[in-house]
Amino acid sequence: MSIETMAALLDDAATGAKAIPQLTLGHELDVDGAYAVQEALIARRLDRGQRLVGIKMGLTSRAKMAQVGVHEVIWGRLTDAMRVPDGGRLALDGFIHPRIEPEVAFLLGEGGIAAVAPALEIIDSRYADFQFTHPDVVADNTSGAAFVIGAWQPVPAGLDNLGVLLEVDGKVVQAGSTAAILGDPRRALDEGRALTARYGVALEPGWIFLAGAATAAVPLTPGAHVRATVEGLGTTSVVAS
Ligand code: 0L1
Ligand code: MG
Repeated sequence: MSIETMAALLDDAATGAKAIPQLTLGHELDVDGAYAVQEALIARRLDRGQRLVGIKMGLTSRAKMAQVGVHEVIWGRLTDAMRVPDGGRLALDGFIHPRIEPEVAFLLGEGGIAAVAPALEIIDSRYADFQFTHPDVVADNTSGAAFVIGAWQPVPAGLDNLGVLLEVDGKVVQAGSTAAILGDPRRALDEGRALTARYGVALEPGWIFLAGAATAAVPLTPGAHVRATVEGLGTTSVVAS
């Protein structure tokens, strides 16, 4: 199956909210091929008028790796259509089996990190039963589905051990620390630069960079009011409908 055909399958699965079997069950696909599928998948969205606004890192914490059984740091692309306003509503009928996780976001400047914010990422594997291999999840834009960014803050002196809470309907469902993100979310940026460069992508000033989740993801269900708090950076929230 060609790169383009695999990208079309994933694109249709996402737009139709209908899971597909893992690509690697019936086809040869290595990690380089998977990044080519991801690029072709996003190119289809850009052709439909979406804009590339940044990069997301995936599986930057042990909790996340253990949750899905893939033990490699991966990266995906963010488009403007994936962004949900802080405090906004997200209709879940466009997703297959969405999960949500608390993250740290960077706004990239000319010389590095211009600002930092609490963030939420909504992930939604396009594969049946949320099961995939490393190449599968890379091809599927690392399960990226939507994201929410809180108010941008000046970069604090230390980012390596800030408490992180994920609340659903006012109850804490996950608690962690930014230390879970590769020891320090700034390390995720270094890693992101290096990993994307391998595929000819340079991180650009003005882009959003999602550094990764500080805890495992939780299922997102209609009616849930979800809030992420990162110590010293404030909160961000979304309501699922
Ligand atoms: O953002 C993430 O860490 C997701 C990476 C892909 C694995 C998953 O779907 O949880
Ligand atoms: Mg994530």
